[in-house]
Amino acid sequence: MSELETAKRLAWWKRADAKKAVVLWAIFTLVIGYVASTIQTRVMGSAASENMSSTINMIKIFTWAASPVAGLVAALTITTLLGKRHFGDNPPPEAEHEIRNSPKVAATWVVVSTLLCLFAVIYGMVLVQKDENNLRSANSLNIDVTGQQWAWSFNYVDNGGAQSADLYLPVDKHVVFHVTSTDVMHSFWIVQMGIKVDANPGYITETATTPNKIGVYDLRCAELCGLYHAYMQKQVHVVSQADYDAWVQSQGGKA
Ligand SMILES: [Cu+2]
Repeated sequence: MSELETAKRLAWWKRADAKKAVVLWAIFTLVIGYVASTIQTRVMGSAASENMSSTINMIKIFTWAASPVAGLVAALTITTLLGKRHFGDNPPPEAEHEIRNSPKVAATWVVVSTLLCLFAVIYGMVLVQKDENNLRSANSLNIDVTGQQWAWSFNYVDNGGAQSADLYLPVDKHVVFHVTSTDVMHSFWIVQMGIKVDANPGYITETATTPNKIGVYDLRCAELCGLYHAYMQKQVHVVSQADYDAWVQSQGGKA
């Protein structure tokens, strides 16, 4: 009896290559889940708003939901490559493609994929609704944001039209940004506050957040908009309400 025939008599989970694949699956799932969720969330810096905290949460949950799938693909690839069982164009009968012919495997795959997709869609819709509600908050500070090649400008409409090139925000105050562009498409992105919206010429788009930590954060353009797109970045200064009022007055606005 050939080695392959002996192997086929055992239940699949008792076979050496299946055991190897399961162990690799567990290892890859843990490594991919940990590395992907940690790196993605760390490079953006710590959260400076509730939006960002929930975005980081979502990234972690989605990454951990996807890592068993990525881990399985990686484990099967490595096991197959190391198995060195290539039969060429004329495989012996016992080398049938068991996975492809197995209704059980196919059914499991369809059910798992469907559940994962439903989870992503429902979770996403709940978050979109939350963002939508976040736009309509009483007592917000309104700021007009204009993108152009390759700079941002801010008009503090509630503060007597004070203007600036860097963004200043009072801490713990709900802010609604009304965003547009004078030339091409840009995208207004405050990295550590987890908000991003396209800036389109001729339209006003809106996004909102409540900065909850005093500090200096990054504003970037997130839409490739020409030669100096990469330099279209500014600082966001989150300061106390008193400092904000003083700053607005120094710009000729009214607090
Ligand atoms: Cu841009």
